[in-house]
Amino acid sequence: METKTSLLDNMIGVGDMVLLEPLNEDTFINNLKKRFDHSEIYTYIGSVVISLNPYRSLPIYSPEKVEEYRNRNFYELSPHIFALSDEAYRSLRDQDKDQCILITGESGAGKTEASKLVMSYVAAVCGKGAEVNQVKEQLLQSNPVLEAFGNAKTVRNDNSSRFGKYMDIEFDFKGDPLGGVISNYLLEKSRVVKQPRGERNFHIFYQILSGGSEDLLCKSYAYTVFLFQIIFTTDASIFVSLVCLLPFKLLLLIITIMRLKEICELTGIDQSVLERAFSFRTVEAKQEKVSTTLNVAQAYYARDALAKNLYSRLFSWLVTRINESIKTKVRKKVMGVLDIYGFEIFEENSFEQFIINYCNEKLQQIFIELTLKEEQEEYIREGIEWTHIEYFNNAIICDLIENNQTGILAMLDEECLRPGTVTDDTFLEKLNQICATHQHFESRMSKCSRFLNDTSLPHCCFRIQHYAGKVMYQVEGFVDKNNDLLYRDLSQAMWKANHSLIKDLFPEGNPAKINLKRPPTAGSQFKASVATLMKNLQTKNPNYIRCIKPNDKKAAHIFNDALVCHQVRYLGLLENVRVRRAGYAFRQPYEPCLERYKMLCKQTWPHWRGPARDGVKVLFNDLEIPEEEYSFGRSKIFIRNPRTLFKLEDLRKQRLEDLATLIQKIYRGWK
Ligand code: AD9
Ligand code: MG
Repeated sequence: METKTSLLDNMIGVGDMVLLEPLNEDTFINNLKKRFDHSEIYTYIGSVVISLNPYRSLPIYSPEKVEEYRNRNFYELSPHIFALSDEAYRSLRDQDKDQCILITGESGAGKTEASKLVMSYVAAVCGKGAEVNQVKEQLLQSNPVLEAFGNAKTVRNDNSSRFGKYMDIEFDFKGDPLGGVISNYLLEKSRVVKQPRGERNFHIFYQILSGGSEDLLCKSYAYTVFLFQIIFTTDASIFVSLVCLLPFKLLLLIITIMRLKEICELTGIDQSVLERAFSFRTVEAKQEKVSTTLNVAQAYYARDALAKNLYSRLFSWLVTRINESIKTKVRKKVMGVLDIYGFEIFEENSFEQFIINYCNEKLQQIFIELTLKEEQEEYIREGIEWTHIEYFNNAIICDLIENNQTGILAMLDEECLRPGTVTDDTFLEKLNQICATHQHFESRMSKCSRFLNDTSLPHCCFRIQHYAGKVMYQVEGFVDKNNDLLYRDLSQAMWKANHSLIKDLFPEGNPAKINLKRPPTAGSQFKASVATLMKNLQTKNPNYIRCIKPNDKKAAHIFNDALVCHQVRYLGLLENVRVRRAGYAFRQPYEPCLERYKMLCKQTWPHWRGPARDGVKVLFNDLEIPEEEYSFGRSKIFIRNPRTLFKLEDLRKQRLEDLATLIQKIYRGWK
């Protein structure tokens, strides 16, 4: 069968950036643009898929398309997310290799959609039967539930995930799905009490309000502003499917948290207990209890802290519940799908951006490690000599953040735990002392005089030179957010609730289990979960989807060169191509290679009766391709320069045209 290599169709640009000639930022962006204009939103860098958000529905995900990509070689058809999904699934099923799909990109670039496409493709091609279908249904249905609670409308994305998600899908030895496990990372809980201008609270609040019956709803909604103008009509239908699942009292509690009487009614907590918890703070030290009265600002702070804590604990509870329903006893093969917030550079960056960007540094590190490792392993597998590749290793930036003694997170923790007056400023001073000379750290107050005259760097900020670009962080709020304190009085009051779930959500409020040790800080919890995630990913074969947002308007057909260029830069995509091309730009198994080009040589045309490897040898000799241009691996031919491939393609095209002319002549002769 003739293989269709649309990778080289010049009309719509090249499908694999590895074949781009010449390679530079302009040609890279132009190639993406050309393809985007032809509705080709996917482009490869070797086995990495670049995905451009089309902001419109394209007819490329139909069941027919699934069939088209099913069991086909990666490079056989036009670049597509289904090709990557198929490759990953088959390699899991047939070669017993655990897989992970790593999806990165900035907010609105299409990560969550991509993760759903991968999951639905795998669901479509794996296993059959009632039981298997039920598992698939459960796995897929976890998405809308988590999106209702963890997603919100933001300026950048109408359905922005405000949490990181990693899902392991587990299969049996035949490749049928058994179940899964979901891990969630750092829900943006501050959204519960405050939303930036033009943004909304989590979807679920609006879904309750549009779908809930009158008696379920209350009249005052402290945290959900401009509610009625923005309720979606579609929200009601999602609500119906959620209503059976959820403890709505709890959500109503969050909504009504302004009004003491209603909270008490909903929770069954005695009003005087709650009143006291909102008015005093008790600190215990050396078996002594000291109560101080909260001022108005502190009481508001306590109220907001309670709402945020309630919501994020409810969210984690939900994930646990979903996990219970999809958990498996045996676990044979695993495919992990990671949909996590991309690198963030806003005008004002705070603790959240710092944490998110740290996670992205770690992902970049694993990307470099695994891509190079994979490249190296393929060379070894194929018996080809490995050439050393120069690249920027961002381990130094990870160290700046996570080093156990001198890392920024460690210093923040140290400040948070230190007795005495601790403020964001004392934290910054500490940073200035310890990190002053680090190449990737910048601050005007640091002992290092390099930045003293840099007026673009205010005194209350520090700047990190991330792999993806420089980001300036405002220190305000770092200490507080890292502490993430809920006054013990409040957790103890919550534990007194006459509602088993609320009680369970605040176990530390149980006076019998009073634990004077403080809970881990937000930063150290995140660091630990990122470390676990990285360990998990390292054991799997990685598949990358790099999502790009073509414009800031959430609009179809608009390709903003500058915006795309920025993302291409910080995703390190050009570097990725260079790594991929450093040795051999292109490789292909012998059979399809011979099949495609055998018409160019008398000895191989029309049939070659020997091993395909020998056929390709004869063919390349006959075409006088210089020996230094290629190498013979065990199962693949490795081509050093894309130009060699283009030459082969040109020759083939010429040959086909000659043949067509010949056939026409014969045909005319007959007539
Ligand atoms: V965020 O970091 O969670 O704020 P994502 O997840 O990267 O972000 P998302 O997948 O939610 O972005 O995509 C944003 C919107 O773009 C979607 O709601 C769709 O309307 C649109 N989109 C994304 N990918 C596709 C696609 N392949 N086809 C059509 C798409 N529309
Ligand atoms: Mg998302």
